[in-house]
Amino acid sequence: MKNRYVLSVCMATLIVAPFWPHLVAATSPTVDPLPAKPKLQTLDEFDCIVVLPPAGKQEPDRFALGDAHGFLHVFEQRGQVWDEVWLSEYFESGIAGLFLADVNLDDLDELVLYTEDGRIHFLDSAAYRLLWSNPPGDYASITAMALHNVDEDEQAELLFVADGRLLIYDGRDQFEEWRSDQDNITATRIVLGDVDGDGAEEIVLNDGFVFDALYRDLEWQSPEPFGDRIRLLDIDDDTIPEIIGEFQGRFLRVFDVDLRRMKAARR
Ligand SMILES: [Ca+2]
Ligand SMILES: [Ca+2]
Ligand SMILES: [Ca+2]
Ligand SMILES: [Ca+2]
Repeated sequence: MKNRYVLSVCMATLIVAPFWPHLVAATSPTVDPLPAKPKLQTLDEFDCIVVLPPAGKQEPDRFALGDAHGFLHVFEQRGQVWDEVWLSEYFESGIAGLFLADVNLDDLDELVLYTEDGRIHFLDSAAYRLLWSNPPGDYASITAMALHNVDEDEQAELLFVADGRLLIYDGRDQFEEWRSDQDNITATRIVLGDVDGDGAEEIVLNDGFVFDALYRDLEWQSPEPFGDRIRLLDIDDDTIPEIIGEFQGRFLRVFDVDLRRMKAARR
């Protein structure tokens, strides 16, 4: 008899439990305001996370995360938490970079990812279907990538360092537009900007190479690397951005590309 009572209580709890918060909210005279939504911007700093726009007006916020095991995940916001709603096929090596861009100029953004072992994949950002992959064996490894329009056509190109060379790849028609003669490039970061003030953009690699973005001449090879992570900002009021480089996750150095030198410690 007692066992049957315990069983009934357990069953009732199981049935009611999913509605419990609503029951509490409905009967509670005062409801605490919900805490602010968790901020995604803090995660956006990672190279393998991109925030996706909601799929529709009433749809939840989303983000995609590429992991070191070779899988892409999509998460959606459920109140205060995030829930995995989609998991990719296995991409065969660690995902090393993830972007959201319209690389094929069809007015829809693609998810672009690259793996440590030299594969590039495009997926549509709504249903996450695989749209295109580069042939296996094209590159043994890719160490850095950036998406930027560096030529006359409208779409952004894929700029990446593969097997020691900087490559510029057309994302719409998927072919190699250019590869550097230099085959000793070890960059893990790529940024773009007019870092010498001549009105044209440069491709800056964190291991010290600076190429003209349009004509692809090597403009400077710094004798020392710029940093593990690099950013551009004009901090000396000469209208030319400096390269600010971070080493070991903390130490900063500043480089003037127009003067071809690291900024001195004192004036
Ligand atoms: Ca597109
Ligand atoms: Ca272009
Ligand atoms: Ca320039
Ligand atoms: Ca400056």
